[in-house]
Amino acid sequence: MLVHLVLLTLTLLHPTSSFTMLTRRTPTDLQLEIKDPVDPTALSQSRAILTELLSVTSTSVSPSKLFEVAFRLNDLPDTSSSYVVTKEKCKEAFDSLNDDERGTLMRIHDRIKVFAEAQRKSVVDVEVDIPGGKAGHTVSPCRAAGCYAPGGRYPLPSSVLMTVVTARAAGCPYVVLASPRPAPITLAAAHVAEADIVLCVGGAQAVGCMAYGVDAYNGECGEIDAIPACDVIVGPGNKWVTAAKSIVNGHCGIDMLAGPSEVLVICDGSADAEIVAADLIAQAEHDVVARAILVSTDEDMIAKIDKEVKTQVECLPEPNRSTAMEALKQSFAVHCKDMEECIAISDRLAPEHLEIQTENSQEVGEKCANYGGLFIGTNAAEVLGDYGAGPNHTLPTGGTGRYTGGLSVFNFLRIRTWMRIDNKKESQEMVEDSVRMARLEGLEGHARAAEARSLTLTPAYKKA
Ligand code: HSO
Ligand code: ZN
Repeated sequence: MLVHLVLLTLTLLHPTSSFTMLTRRTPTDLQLEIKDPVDPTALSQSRAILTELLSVTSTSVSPSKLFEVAFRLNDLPDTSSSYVVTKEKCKEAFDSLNDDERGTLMRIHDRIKVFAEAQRKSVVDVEVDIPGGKAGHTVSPCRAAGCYAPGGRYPLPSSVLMTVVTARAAGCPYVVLASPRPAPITLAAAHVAEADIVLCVGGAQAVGCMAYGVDAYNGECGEIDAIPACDVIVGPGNKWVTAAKSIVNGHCGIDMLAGPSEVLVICDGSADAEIVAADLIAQAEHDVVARAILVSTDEDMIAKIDKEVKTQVECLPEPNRSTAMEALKQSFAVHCKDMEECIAISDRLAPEHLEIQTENSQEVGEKCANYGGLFIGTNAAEVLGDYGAGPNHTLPTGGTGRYTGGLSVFNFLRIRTWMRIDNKKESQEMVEDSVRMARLEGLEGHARAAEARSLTLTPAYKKA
């Protein structure tokens, strides 16, 4: 009660704080920001859906079950009666675009591809000498990749390009895209990125189809081509997609457990308030649960940015405005005593996108340890990253940047090792070490298998 009274008095004494868009937080009340990336309710709902999808064959999804589940969840294909769209239909969607739209998709595709191919080239096969022989690793793509592109509030063709182009650059021979009710621009992006097939379902059911594969079907519910089980499933999605990915992880690989999108901007008094505000709003319009965080050494700059956010969000068209307004409620600003404190907060939150809009932005950026993607300086807008400056926009959220980076060709690649002994004589010290180590471990069978390669020792099984 007393606290409320004090707060009310403070608000009355400082009328400007009554139109604060971003809640003010202090560096010390940010301890509990990191949440579990998987929502417990969504987890049990997704588990039930996956179990139901597998209830007919237990190894792959039966299309009749898929129709039943998707129908019940109101997850229906939009224009056609089929749950799959072929390559040919994706090409038709591309051809129906105007020149400008086609050019935009293709240029963005090319920039993502250049970056992804450079990443692919950065990891090479290795061959080293070992006693009496050679050992090495080969880098090879997984066979089937499953890419998810959300269909929620906005169609996200850029996410189609980010995921599918990367799988292709890694060398995956088969790429399926899943997206609920794909818009023509989404299908056109699938064509540009060279997806093999588009599965028009969303949520946990989409993840289930990609993880377990779908049987071919031709019957009263339409026609559906067989979809093989994918080795890796990637891409952003809602909480049911994330929960389902956490369940199938292990059965197949996944890129990450992504939560709501977020940006953190570190700025000082040198920043351009208009630009920072525009970037915060760009983030906020994504989703009601998106977060825009401002961390600054300059109190006046925070006030200026806050005012700009208010002006700019007011003139955003609907429904983006309402979405952004809602997201701004859980967004906040923190005033720090110095740049070191700004960096410490950012490192604790490990934001998906980290923008540095300060003097010496390169230097400040280099001191930051945890983030999904780093955007250095005023010109390096997060939205340029969203739309294919090069690096992938599928990035770790909710603090998971502490242990993982964003989507890249590496999510689709396997490092497989091999070894060979050509000169038995030169391998003898290694053979004897193996015999001794096996006995130290109490593994007599191992010791004997090593002895069988010895030029001097007689395997114990021969002595018995
Ligand atoms: N900012 C989103 C990606 C995106 N933005 C797609 C626009 N379209 C997550 O990084
Ligand atoms: Zn975005």
